[in-house]
Amino acid sequence: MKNFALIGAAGYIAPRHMKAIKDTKNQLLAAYDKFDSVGVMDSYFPDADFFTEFERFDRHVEKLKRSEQKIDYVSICSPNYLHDSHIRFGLRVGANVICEKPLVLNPWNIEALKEVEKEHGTRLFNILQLRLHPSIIALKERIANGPADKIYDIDLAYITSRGHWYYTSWKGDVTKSGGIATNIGVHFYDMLTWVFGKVKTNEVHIHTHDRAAGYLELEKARVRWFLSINADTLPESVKARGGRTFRSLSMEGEEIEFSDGFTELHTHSYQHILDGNGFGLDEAMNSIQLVHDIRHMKPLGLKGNYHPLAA
Ligand code: NAD
Ligand code: HP7
Repeated sequence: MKNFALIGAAGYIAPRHMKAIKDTKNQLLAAYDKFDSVGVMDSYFPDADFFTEFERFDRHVEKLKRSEQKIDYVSICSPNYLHDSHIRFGLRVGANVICEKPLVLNPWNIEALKEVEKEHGTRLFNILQLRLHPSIIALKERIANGPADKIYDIDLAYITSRGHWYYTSWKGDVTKSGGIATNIGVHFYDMLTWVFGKVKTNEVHIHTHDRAAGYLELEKARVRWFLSINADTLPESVKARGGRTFRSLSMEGEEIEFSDGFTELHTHSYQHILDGNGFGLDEAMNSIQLVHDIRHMKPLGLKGNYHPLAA
């Protein structure tokens, strides 16, 4: 049984990490968050210690390090811009680290973390859960076994509606979240580059606070993509049934279903890591480079190969 500590315990995604720790038959010994609304811990680990001050959490983890109950893994569910600092803490106390996406905001942060990882001899893993989605695994196998010179035409729409709160929270602050392409798009950029290979051409057509659209040429695909958190951009058919989410990947006109089956992927991610696999710093590089580039590109407007939903 492995011992875990968790940073960012009061947030939206933390319970999925608590569940993953429990489902994989491990235990959470300590948790930290600046905000104290963490009653959800009782549903998973009522005996875990909880801290609202970093220094007390640090002291406790150091104490455990010198006891029989050393922390084996630190899980990180804090806002994106704090990840690298929290990762360094985890590695420094001699633990492996499991960190939420996006691992960091900029590619050079990855290089810096490689040094720290080497220094401490433990490992850092990134949650890249779409790589464990059965439909995406099947797609990757299909492409790998298909004709080597085929370039696939892909349309990808990823609409996950959010209310006004999103813009007030750290998620709406580009300096903290990286903006929507970094905070939400990172999932499908990682998935696309994992399946279809490296980026050859990258165009951004639109990039605002609530939507982004662009065109990517990858080694094996031409991708028109559209990303939005504004419910007004949902297709009429989805609006009519009261839906708030629309995830669609079509390849050469064929719909690849991947909208379901998201909720268990954190547990799969943990099991994958505990089994000696996991996705490390090198695996995070392609999508972190891409979101960094998209963040700094000047949108071209609706020209060229734009996604139909962008208009
Ligand atoms: P959230 O805002 O709901 O939770 C973040 C938590 O971090 C809050 O409880 C906040 O109090 C805490 N926090 C802020 N500053 C802190 C600090 N200095 N020290 C300790 N705690 C601090 O956000 P969330 O949606 O839970 O997102 C957390 C992370 O998980 C982000 O990196 C996000 O990108 C990622 N995420 C991933 C998925 C996924 O599908 N894999 C889904 C949602 C969020
Ligand atoms: N929701 C909340 O109540 N609070 C939140 O903070 C977020 C959502 P989905 P996930 O918005 O930051 C996705 O769209 O898939 C509500 C991204 N993950 O299924 O869980 C929401 O209003 C993630 O990387 O959200 O998370 C819905 O009612 C990104 O950080 C419900 O939860 C996160 O949005 C489910 O919402 C975000 C993926 O796209 C895989």
